[in-house]
Amino acid sequence: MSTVIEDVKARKIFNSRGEATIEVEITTADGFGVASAPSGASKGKAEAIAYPPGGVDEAIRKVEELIAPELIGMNADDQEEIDNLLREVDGTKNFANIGGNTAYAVSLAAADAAANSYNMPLFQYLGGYFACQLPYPLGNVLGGGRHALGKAPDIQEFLVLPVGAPNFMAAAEANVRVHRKVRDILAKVDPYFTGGKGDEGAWAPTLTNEKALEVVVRACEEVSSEVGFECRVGLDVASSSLWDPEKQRYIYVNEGVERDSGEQLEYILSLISKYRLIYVEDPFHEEDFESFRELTSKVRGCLICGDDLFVTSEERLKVGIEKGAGNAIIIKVNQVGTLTDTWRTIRLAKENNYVPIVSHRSGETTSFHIAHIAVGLGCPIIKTGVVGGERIAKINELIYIEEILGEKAKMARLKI
Ligand code: 2PG
Ligand code: MG
Repeated sequence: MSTVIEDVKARKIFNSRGEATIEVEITTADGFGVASAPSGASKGKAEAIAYPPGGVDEAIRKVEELIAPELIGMNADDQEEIDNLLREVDGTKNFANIGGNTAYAVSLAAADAAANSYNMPLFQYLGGYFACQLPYPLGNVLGGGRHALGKAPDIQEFLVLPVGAPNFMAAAEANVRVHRKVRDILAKVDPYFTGGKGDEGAWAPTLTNEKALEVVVRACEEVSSEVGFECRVGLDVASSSLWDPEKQRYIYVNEGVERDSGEQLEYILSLISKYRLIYVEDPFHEEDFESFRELTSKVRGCLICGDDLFVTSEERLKVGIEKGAGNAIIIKVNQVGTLTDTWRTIRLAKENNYVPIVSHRSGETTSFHIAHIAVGLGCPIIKTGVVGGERIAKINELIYIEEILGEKAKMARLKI
């Protein structure tokens, strides 16, 4: 079984928002791999730059002219060497020259090709024989912010986490039920509701944040009693999108409210206790490690997760660990570019009791690699939406993984 790379191709395809993105194909002597990059709408400032100045076309040219000739002849299972090569060819810290999305597609296509050359599913290639824990799906059922238009809530995502699910199939089914129930309740409480959805398939009603929270909590409670296990509610506030650095305030446009940092902290604390939230992502803007620390020290039984705060960077996570900011981290491979960097950040998170949560982006392709990354690299939660072909692609892949693991399959251990 040889993983020697014989051919590399790059092409332009489209993501779920209809934006151009890059897909890379790698052929080895004994296998084949393919990966395509997602893209964000609410991006962190410290993320890798998605594309070089000339966009996807320039990225493709760079793969063909600079990266492919170097890759050919290398082994696809030399992941670290391939990722180092990507860093060398780029020469910047944030992939400004070749693009973080280009690095993502090459890095993952190499892993995919290596797994295929060994005739193994990707998660097993990444994690070994004992990688058999399924993640809990954290699903977006209602949303607004940068993922919707009009008078949708200012908070970006209202999420469900089926914490009591006995297996992945039951968890996925519970999320679908909550999503459907939210629609039924919205049809009654929002006179303007058209069934419209945001970028991730979450309903986008004309409601205030708290009204929306009430709907999702009610739907979760009803579904919990129907399925016989607990489903809890979480939020991605995506606060960097609300933060006005000049005014030093969070601007809730649709609600007509402004909050300074102290008021934001009080507001988040009140939502956590009133709605028994189990998960809050980016409650403060991306530079406010201090408020993250304060909130983390004040709550129990709730994950305080950094997305724009950490941008999957080992360096930024180190700062968070030193300060005690947060207890969970969003893992988006294209924020940092390569699989090796991602693995390092996940390892650091686990060593320091931060829950690593593998995540989709709002603009996704039908590529299902993050399902394998969650199982292979042992992440107990995957945030990947509930409906929509590009979201369901990941969910269905996990259903398949659960099936092929058979008796060995187990839900991950959630320490919250
Ligand atoms: C987020 C993501 C995904 P985006 O903020 O967590 O839900 O959104 O991809 O737009 O950054
Ligand atoms: Mg986020």
